Amino acid sequence: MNSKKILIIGASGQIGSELSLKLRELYGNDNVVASDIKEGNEELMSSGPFEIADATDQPRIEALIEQYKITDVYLMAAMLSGTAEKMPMKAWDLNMNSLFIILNLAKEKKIEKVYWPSSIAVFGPTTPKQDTPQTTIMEPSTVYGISKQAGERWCEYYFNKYGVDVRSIRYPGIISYKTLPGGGTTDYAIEIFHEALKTGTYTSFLSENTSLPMMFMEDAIKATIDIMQAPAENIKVRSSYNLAAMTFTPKELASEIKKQMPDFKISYVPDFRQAIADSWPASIDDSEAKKDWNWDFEYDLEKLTTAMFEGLKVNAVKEN
Ligand code: VAH
Repeated sequence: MNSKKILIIGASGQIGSELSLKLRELYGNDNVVASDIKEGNEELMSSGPFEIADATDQPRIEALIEQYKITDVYLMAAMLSGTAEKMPMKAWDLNMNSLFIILNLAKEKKIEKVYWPSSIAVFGPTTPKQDTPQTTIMEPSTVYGISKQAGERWCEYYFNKYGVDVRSIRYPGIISYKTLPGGGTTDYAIEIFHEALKTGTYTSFLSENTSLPMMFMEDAIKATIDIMQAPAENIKVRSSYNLAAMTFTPKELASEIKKQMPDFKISYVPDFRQAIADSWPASIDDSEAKKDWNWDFEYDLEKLTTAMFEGLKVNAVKEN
């Protein structure tokens, strides 16, 4: 049986860099090829093969798949919500054409399995905000959300029409300490930890009571690997699965931080990202993922806060 050969596109990004390391641990360093338009962190670059590649460069992507005899592709490259509002056409090109390249290679049987991340950004202002169901009204009002909703439709089409084994998760805001925030609306929940350690203060670009679904990176990586390792017959949703862990506001996060840093101070100066956040759900119903592939999370707000401070302090020691 041919062993799994994995290509990660967008491997230098927030999720891609940690996903690459985890997949190398599971499948062997040389069986996991990382690629991105720019090099990643030291751990990523030193632990296995890396290739410079633009996710929208079809000949380059196809050449890598041939060269390394790739069986599985994780397409992690995307322009996130905040940045996408500043360059809508570039965001649409990257988020959609990178997906078509991979779906068509899978349709031509040049790869066996695809992972493609969606987001709770597919929901919009008319979606029920509490315990948002798997199937509901979806009128996204952001460029990023529109691209992810369209991508979900195409994934389901390629599964139904061509039998492509593409699997997808609607990530909530993902919090991590190994990479710097990358243009996301939920990234205030990463910046706050960096600023708390640097200055003891943080000015939030979202208002204090902005409730958003969030998840620690460990749980997001676990879910990504769980859904890809699940037997195909268990994957009943071929658009994208709702996934949840916790919901908090900037005010609730600040009070959790104050338990470890009593003098921490937060202020609120909402910017253009407030309208993006206001269009998204506050909490997500992920019972389908729990039922179909036994999903469950581990990190709640308290565990996340401790893990973030511990991780950033280890990073600081490594950098000095
Ligand atoms: C963003 N972190 O803020 C991403 C995420 C649900 C939000 O998709 O754009």
